[in-house]
Amino acid sequence: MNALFPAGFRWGSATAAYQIEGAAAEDGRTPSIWDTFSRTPGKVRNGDTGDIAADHYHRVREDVALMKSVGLTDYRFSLAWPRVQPTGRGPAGQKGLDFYRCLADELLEAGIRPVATLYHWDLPQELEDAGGWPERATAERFAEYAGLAAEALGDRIGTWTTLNEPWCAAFLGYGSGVHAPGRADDQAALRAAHHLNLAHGLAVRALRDALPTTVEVSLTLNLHVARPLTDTPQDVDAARRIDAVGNRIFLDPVFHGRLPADLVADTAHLTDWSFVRDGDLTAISAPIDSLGVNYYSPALVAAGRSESPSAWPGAADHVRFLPAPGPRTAMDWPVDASGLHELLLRLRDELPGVPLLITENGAAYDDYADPEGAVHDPERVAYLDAHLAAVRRAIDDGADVRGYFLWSLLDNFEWAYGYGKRFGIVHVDFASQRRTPKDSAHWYAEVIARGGLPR
Ligand code: IFM
Repeated sequence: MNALFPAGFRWGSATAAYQIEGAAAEDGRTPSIWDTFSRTPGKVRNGDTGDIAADHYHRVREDVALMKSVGLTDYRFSLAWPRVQPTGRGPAGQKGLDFYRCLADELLEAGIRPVATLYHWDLPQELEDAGGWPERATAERFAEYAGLAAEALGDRIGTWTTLNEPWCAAFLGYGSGVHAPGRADDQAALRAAHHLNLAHGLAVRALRDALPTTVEVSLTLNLHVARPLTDTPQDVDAARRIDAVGNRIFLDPVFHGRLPADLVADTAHLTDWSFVRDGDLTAISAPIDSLGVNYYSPALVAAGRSESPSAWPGAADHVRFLPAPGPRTAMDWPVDASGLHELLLRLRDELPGVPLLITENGAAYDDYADPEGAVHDPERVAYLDAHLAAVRRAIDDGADVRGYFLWSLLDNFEWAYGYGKRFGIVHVDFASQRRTPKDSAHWYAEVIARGGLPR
């Protein structure tokens, strides 16, 4: 295997606003659904909230210096909608925009390309109160926000991603309810998925209108690698159902301007999909410049039933998830880099001509700073090494992968798990906000300097 990556490969790391920024009530930011959800007893472990998080809002210089010391070429972050456009409608919040202007300027000065995601789950609470993603109006509001952010920041930011992981926003937020806003309603979840697709399509148009043609416009999906336990028709059908409501519900509208027929059939008892209006699929399939892929682990599935409420409408009554053998991360997710290789070859075959970016990949482990102040995280290094090797193999096999963004730069607020799960390559002591690069940060710095893996 060729351990070096192609020249110009983008070496990045990723974060998201609510997970690191803190300053939840500063400079005009209004509450998002995650502020509300995390304050609802029993929703987030330990009662943790993103009020302070990694205090990145006040530590931008220090954090960009850390990125520079690792040698990142690109940094992927998200804009907090309730900071940029408080309450989700009307004029921009100038102080919120100033924060992102300052972040982008610091990055550019450090020689790091800013990669902005417009939506990483922090819907302004006022828009949820008006119905949230199950309502079409939320997609229209999102397009306005996208245009306003692009007008203000387009001179500094060259890569724009509309949504991060709309599957989680729709199906964890409105299906199983383990994420904000915590609703458990299959039909609402399917409506949310469509309106997130529509929000993406309308935002692509708004971004294109506001930005120079050289700017890259993208979408990030967490695509599922669902492997059937056996090759019986029942188990194979279980995997197909997960693929329909986990992957093709986004891929087909965005890249082919159609709804998957099998998904419509699988969900016929829940909805007639009449919320999809004439012209929606054309808007959703506006061409984009790259696809962001988030991958952590594959799933093993068989015929059966899943627990209710579930994140898998149309599939839950026919599918059970099984524990895959082998090592696991602190999230209890299996470590299996072959799933990433498999996924990239699938995208190579199904989406020829679409450049790919791995916009998230990484692992949580129970890290701690030892008495000498070092953080040894050999399991994370092994995880990253195996997954980067899988990306390199996929490139050798013809997948057009242009970059890799490690999740995450900093330990952060891991949603319903609170601060208990550490994904960072930089350890954060949340009491003092002291940052300590872990061994994995030093390892990643060497990989970037070398332009590939140590083989
Ligand atoms: O922390 C999250 C991130 O916000 C979205 N993708 C998965 C990560 C790990 O769970």
